[in-house]
Amino acid sequence: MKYGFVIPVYRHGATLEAVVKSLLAYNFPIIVVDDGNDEENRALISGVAEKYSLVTVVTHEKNGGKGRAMISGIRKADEMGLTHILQLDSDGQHDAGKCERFMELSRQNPEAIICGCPEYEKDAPKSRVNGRKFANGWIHLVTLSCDIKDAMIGFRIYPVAPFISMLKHTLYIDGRMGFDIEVLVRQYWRGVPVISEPVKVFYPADGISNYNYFTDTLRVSGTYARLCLGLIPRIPVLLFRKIKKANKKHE
Ligand SMILES: Nc1nc2c(ncn2[C@@H]2O[C@H](COP(=O)(O)OP(=O)(O)OP(=O)(O)O)[C@@H](O)[C@H]2O)c(=O)[nH]1
Ligand SMILES: [Mg+2]
Repeated sequence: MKYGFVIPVYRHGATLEAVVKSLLAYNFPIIVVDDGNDEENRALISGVAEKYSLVTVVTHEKNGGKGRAMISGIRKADEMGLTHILQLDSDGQHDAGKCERFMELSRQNPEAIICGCPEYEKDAPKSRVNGRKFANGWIHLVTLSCDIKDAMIGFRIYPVAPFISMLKHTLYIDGRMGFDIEVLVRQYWRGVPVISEPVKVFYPADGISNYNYFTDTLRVSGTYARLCLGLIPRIPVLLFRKIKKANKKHE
């Protein structure tokens, strides 16, 4: 198993170095995707890449959204021969101290996605916390299960091969904020197990968020609508899998 990190970056050049530093001890490749940043952020990203030889930068000339940035990062990981990647945000919101535990779970379950489940501190905006509860209710509906505890967090380990295969077989995936939700559900539908593990999420007072409450919430709603439609033909398979799992438990 060959691990690496993928970090999408948009307007978070200033916090990238601290995130990269927190990962150096693993000695794994760190793929940073510069998602059409301005000159100031681009210079910060190049500075980090020059300083740390583990860092490889993939550049998008124009901002394409977090999802498209992640797709480029995963394709790069595949090219580099990595079998698993740990995705995390560049704004330092995720507790990188959890990487070790996530990798341990991944080594024990190499075929599974190890997906973060956010533990909020008091600084988290109420609207985000409540919005998530609502969004995760939909996840249980479109997967007909409670296996996925949170589908929005960008802290997770993906096995690379099933991700690339899912991309090949999917006509359309939201390239922006619906992405994390959609790729998780689509891989779950294809039989990739999802293991949830808590991770602390911080909201520093001076943090920059790219999340636009209006356009991104609209996009996320569109993603859920598409997933609901996608669920219909998959209901028999998901129910069959559920029954099989329940029978196995009783054996
Ligand atoms: N939103 C957004 N993020 C991008 C984009 N391209 C790359 N990213 C990165 O994706 C990660 C998540 O973006 P954030 O703006 O922190 O969004 P978020 O964490 O879902 O939202 P908050 O909880 O409000 O911080 C960060 O590492 C961004 O730098 C983009 O076009 N839009
Ligand atoms: Mg953030």
